Amino acid sequence: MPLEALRYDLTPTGLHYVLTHFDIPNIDPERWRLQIRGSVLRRVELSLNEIRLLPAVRMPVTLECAGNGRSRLTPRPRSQPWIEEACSTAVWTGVPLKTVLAQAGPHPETVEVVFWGADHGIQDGHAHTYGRSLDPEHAMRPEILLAYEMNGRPLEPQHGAPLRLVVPGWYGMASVKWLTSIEAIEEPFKGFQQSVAYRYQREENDPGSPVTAIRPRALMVPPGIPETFSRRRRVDSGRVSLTGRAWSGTGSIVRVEVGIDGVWHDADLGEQMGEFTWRGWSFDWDARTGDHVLSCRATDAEGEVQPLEQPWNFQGMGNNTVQTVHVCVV
Ligand SMILES: Nc1nc2c(c(=O)[nH]1)N[C@H]1C(S)=C(S)[C@@H](COP(=O)(O)O)O[C@H]1N2
Ligand SMILES: [Mo]
Repeated sequence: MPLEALRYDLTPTGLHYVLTHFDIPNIDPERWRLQIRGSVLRRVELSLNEIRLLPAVRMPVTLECAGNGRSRLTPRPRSQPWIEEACSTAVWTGVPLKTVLAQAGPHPETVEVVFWGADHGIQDGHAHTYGRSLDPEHAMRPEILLAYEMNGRPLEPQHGAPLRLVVPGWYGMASVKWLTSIEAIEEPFKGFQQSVAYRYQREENDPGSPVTAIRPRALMVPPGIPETFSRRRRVDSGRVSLTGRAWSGTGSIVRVEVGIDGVWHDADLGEQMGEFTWRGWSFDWDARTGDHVLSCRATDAEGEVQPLEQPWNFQGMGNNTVQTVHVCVV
């Protein structure tokens, strides 16, 4: 998502970031079915029409890729070279996952609920279908949706049509697109995207810890005009309204600070659209002629603050180092 699109409360669908590990699968929505299987009392199979007839929920949710910020790490880890643009907010319409799970009735021995996509490919030599799991308690939380609409329209192919999972507050990898089946299992899930990918590892052989909730982050709409190649900004001197968004999956945003050449000032916080969405912020800056470095930093209700230094990790996950924007005031 180009960062100037931070100006929209809801990201227009065509500007919403996209991440796909493999190809966008070819699915005929008429023939498509969602299966709920495994360690359940009743095997359930639902068509899209049957899912659409269930009581629906509409919820704005900010999604962020766990790899957002990866390009800022040195040495740069392999994988999608996001700078800071892998975040967006959409209104999702769908059925709470718990409604559908209750129809199947997972056995009490269930230790994980696995979500399978229709996409298949090879990552690090392993051919596999994209799959991710949640523990059963998390899966029953009311905010977790099986979404068939995004911003009031049927899901676009790149965003998971005809049905996707939305796990608010967690990095995007949990929100499985092109859902085909939900499987209750009685053993820990060993799928590649769960046990190998999406881990915070100090180095390649470190088993690491799983990537889960979104770390706090604030971003600003880059002020002024850009220079094509360096992306440095040119700003006219005088009062400049700096604006942006801040979000966190570990607690609501309670503070945003703006750094002007390393000196921090509190920004004004805007309305929060929902429990799982970004919050606007603004700060009036008296821009004086010369070169300046602007930054912004979020703090959430759990006291989590964005770091100033890179927390390097092997896969380049969860890098929420503060954003810096270089400007020349003229
Ligand atoms: N089936 C499937 N689901 C997936 C992925 C994928 O490759 N396959 N990518 C995940 C990742 S890493 C992210 S960040 C989000 C991105 O969702 P979006 O493309 O709708 O923004 O989808 C997640 N769901
Ligand atoms: Mo991602």
